[in-house]
Amino acid sequence: IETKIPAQSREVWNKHKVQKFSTAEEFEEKFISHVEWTLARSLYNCDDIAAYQATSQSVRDNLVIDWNKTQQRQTARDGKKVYYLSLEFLMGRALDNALINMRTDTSTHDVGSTDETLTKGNTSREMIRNAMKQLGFKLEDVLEQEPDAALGNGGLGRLAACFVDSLATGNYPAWGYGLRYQYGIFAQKIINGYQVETPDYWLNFSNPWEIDRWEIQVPINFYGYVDRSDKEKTTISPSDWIGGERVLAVAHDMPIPGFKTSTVNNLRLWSAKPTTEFDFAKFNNGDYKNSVEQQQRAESITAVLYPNDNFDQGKELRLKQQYFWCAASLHDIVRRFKKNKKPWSEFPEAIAIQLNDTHPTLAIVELQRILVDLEKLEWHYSWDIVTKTFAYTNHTVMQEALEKWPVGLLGHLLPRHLEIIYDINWFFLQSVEKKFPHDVDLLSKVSVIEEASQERYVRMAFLAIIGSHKVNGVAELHSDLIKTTIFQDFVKIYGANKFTNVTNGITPRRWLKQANPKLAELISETINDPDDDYLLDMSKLTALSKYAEDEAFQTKWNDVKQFNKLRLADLIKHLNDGVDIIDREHIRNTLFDIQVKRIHEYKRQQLNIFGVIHRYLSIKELLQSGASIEKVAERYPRKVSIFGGKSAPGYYMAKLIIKLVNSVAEVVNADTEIQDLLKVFFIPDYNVSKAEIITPASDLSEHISTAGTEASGTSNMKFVMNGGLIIGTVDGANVEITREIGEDNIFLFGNLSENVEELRYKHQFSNPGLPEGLVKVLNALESGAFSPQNSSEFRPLIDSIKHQGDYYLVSDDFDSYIATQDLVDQVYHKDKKEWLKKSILSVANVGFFSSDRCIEEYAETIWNAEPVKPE
Ligand code: NBG
Repeated sequence: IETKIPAQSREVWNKHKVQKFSTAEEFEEKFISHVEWTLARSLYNCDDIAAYQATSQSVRDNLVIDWNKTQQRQTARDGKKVYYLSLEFLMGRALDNALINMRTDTSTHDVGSTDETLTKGNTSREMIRNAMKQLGFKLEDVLEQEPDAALGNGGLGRLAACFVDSLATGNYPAWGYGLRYQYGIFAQKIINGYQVETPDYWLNFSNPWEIDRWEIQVPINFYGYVDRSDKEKTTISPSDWIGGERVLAVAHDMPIPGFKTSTVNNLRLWSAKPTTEFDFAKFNNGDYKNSVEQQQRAESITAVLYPNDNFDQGKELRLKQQYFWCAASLHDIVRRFKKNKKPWSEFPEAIAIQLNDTHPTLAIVELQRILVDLEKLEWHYSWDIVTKTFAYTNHTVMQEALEKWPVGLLGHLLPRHLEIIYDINWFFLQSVEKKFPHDVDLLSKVSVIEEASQERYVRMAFLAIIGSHKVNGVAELHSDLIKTTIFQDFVKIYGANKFTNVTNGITPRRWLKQANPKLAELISETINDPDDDYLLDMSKLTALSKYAEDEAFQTKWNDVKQFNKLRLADLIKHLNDGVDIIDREHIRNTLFDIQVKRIHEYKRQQLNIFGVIHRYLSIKELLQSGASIEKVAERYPRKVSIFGGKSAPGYYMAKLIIKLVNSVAEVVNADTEIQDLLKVFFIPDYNVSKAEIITPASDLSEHISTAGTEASGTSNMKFVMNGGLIIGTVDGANVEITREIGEDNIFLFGNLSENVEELRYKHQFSNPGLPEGLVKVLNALESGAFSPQNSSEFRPLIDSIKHQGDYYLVSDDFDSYIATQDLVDQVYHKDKKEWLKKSILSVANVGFFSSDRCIEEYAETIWNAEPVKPE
């Protein structure tokens, strides 16, 4: 590797080589020097926030040493590099995760070999905890100071975060590329039962987890025109795009430590800054103030994350974000490639780029533009390189989530790119015409340009398919569905081999070890794995199976669950202004039923809350008929129904569902007649760090989407990994979860995806007889039982079922849902041993859902990439 430093100076550098801390003592020294030097504070004014900052800076110093080495090693070994382009990285907190993952290599330290070194098993977190105590701090309180890096909406963004963890852990030379939003997903407040969005200014305090790379700046152009004064030239020959607006993309790097490896990968996030060049000609009328203001507008590009999950809003600023990020990332990738002076034909052997959904599809167009316009390569030669480089992951089949951009808007913002898109489409349609002559219908169906309505649109998913060598879905059912529905014509054209499945996964470091330290401890002790190697090889968990019916073990297992339920009860009390709604004395016999995820009609939180209302009404009916509370408790034993999740700010129905949950909670929790048989709580501002407390506490979690709508789901995997059972539909990854853990260990219900179309069709004609139980629920809603001030408040929810075709099939699945909930009660309350057995067997067989497996599959079947292991 090249360096500017003359050979004779190397000695000096090596003599003063920076070193990682590896003992508590060394950490303390670092900590104090950061308090003094980095924070300019002291013993006399070091609070928890300062302690968090100093700890993070110290840990970061260790990571940066490994980051540098990793980057040097990966460059030197020259293996294939993987770039994961995602508009969302829902990282959550970094410090605790770093404490779990990071290592020091003893080879360069003599200090090793005591119990306090970081090299042994999981001692780093413990060592720091002790050191913090010595310094006068409690680790847990310090960890709490960190704001979540909430640069994502839901599953798609969290998946990207799990992936970068697994990429580093698997020693893959891989970078993530995303945007550094100043405001992440909004913070949710619940005021009078309604969601209110408030800004998430997570960068309020300086962020110790990012390294600003002010020297890495990429100029990005927008608008303008294509200069075609040279009439000889066609749109597929090198063309000049004269940009009209220019901003700078500046890099910010987050170190991503692998678990039990010194590999530290990079997550590069771009922020937009005004250019320093000043267009004097344009501003020579002397309007200095306005011109500065216009420049400042640049920063708005990376100001805020669009808060929509599974929904395409089509705003110009969003398209600007997408191009800004794609162009900056591509130029960074190409710049690094060119340093090697390899021929362009080797680009696809050197680089794999994975597109997380269609958001980065413009990267395909941008690479073609770089090759044709800037590098002056021939069109088809370039296109061959492009398609070999990219692969595309689809995350949804729902129409409202499929991105399309008005041709006019795209052409205005990116005139040269629109030309390139037209040409890509033209050559593609030519090849289709060749294969299927005279099939005009097919041509219009697969064209990148949708011409159906007044306005013409660019279909981004089609462009992504055409520009990629592989397309994958995220669970088996979903990957089959994309082949038979939205992309069926492309299967006809390209053959089925272009389409594949990679079932999602989650990182067990965060979602088991970090979120559930008690369970992790019990596991490592039970399977005799003191170094937590099972977190790298989850098949080791199968060793738990033999204890599934062991009573002593079941008791320990249950104790862990109770501990976690108490932890969640504390959180709920805190969020409920100190009012405890959960009866701690009976917590062991209170079923924690949890549904936390984005609020969406297809995820059917409305079905869940209707079920809760049904239960409440049934309890009341029994009591009114004279049954004693004990008798009622036999039929409807203790349960807490917990909800959480954000609605898109403009999503009326989802917001109404939130309000309904809160209104039901208000009535039910205040009803002394039913005592503690039923409680309902909506956890405000659900996010990654709350999920780490919520997930381990579930007895039951709900994954109850209309069959065929949830591409995969990933929280289902998290709950199972924490010993919670699932009530769910035959949808997304629930199908494979069932296969892995056994159908005895999951509560499935509802219609199958192959019947959905027909059921929907039937709804159009008749107002089908709604199930009796559902009618009771809707009547109660209509009567204003949960909205005494305004009895029509929940009218739209009723109408959607009764009069608008019940698109999400709530009425079709209602009875089966209620019956299955009854079964859940039976097992939980009448046969605790059976329940615990199911719980243990679930964890024993959850290994498949580690994101490490998932990344291996991508590496082998899509990227053809190999790990680069540290020596
Ligand atoms: C979401 C799906 C989830 C899936 C995640 C991650 C989008 C567009 N899709 O089911 O709804 O688990 O992607 O793959 O956000």
